[in-house]
Amino acid sequence: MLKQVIKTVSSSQAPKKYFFKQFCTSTTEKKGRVGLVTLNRPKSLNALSDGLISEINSAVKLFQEDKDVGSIIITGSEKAFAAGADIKEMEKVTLPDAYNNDLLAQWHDLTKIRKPIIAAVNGYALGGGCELAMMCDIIIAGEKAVFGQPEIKLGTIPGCGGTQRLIRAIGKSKAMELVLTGNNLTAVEAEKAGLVSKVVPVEELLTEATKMAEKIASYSQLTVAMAKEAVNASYELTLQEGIRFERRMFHSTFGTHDQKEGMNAFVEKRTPTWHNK
Ligand code: DAK
Repeated sequence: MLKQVIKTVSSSQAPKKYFFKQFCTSTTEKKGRVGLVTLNRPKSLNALSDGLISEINSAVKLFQEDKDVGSIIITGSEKAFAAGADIKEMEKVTLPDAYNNDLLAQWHDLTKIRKPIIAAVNGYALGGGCELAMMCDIIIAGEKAVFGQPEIKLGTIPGCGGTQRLIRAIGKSKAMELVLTGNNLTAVEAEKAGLVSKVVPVEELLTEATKMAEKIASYSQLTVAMAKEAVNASYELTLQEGIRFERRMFHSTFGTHDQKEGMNAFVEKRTPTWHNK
């Protein structure tokens, strides 16, 4: 469905400012160099159904392929970023169903996107909603945002990184508290704990997220992708391996046009022009 809409708009000769209105449960648009995905299942507080996850994946994959897009924002509504995976969809799933169909496996596709993704979170980011935000590269929160992993209250546990990414973001004790009690963190607590990069007034969330996304998109996309890959490597490598990987990536930047341009522009006191190569 997404691809059909693109074709329609492209054939009207407006490929640069296309607007993909409404799929079933989300909207996708491009604002300059920023791709914006807005979750839109208001009646269920943006509960992450299989369909919604598919739509998010399709949108970010398109933005990944679009060379005019330099960064991506995923956001929800004022009330909810996402209140978790869709409990009504999962309620009756049996173990053989879950295992045979590798239930919810497609969620991890988001982590394969090489362009930076900002989660702009207002309202509830619970369970899978919190995990979705954590799969993004930066989380910006509106003042009333609420983060938590309440799966324990449903007789299950986090299944998409809540027990792994949360501990890296906020440390063992706080992560354990959230996972074992189902308690939530307010936006301010989440910022203090390091889960969130900044907290802004509710109504300014998208503006602030867009400013940050535009700034990222204004740099060399090649270098931005290398920086993202190097930071993410720290999730998987030992410190020694990570430092070595970082150094090799750093060396690699010297093989790029944009490193020459960036340093030359500094010396010549001018603004660099990036070529993404
Ligand atoms: N799923 C389905 N519907 C939901 C929902 C959810 N997660 N959250 C809310 N809703 C629905 C409610 O059922 C209600 O629908 P109606 O009754 O009107 O039909 C509507 O949204 C409004 O909700 P409330 O009436 O409850 O609104 P309140 O303001 O009173 O409360 C709330 C807001 C967010 C505190 C409350 O709705 C709530 O506690 N929601 C459930 C939060 C939760 O437990 N989330 C965790 C779900 S489990 C995996 C990937 C992901 C996951 C696991 C594995 N893999 C890749 C393997 C993730 C699991 C989860 O997220």
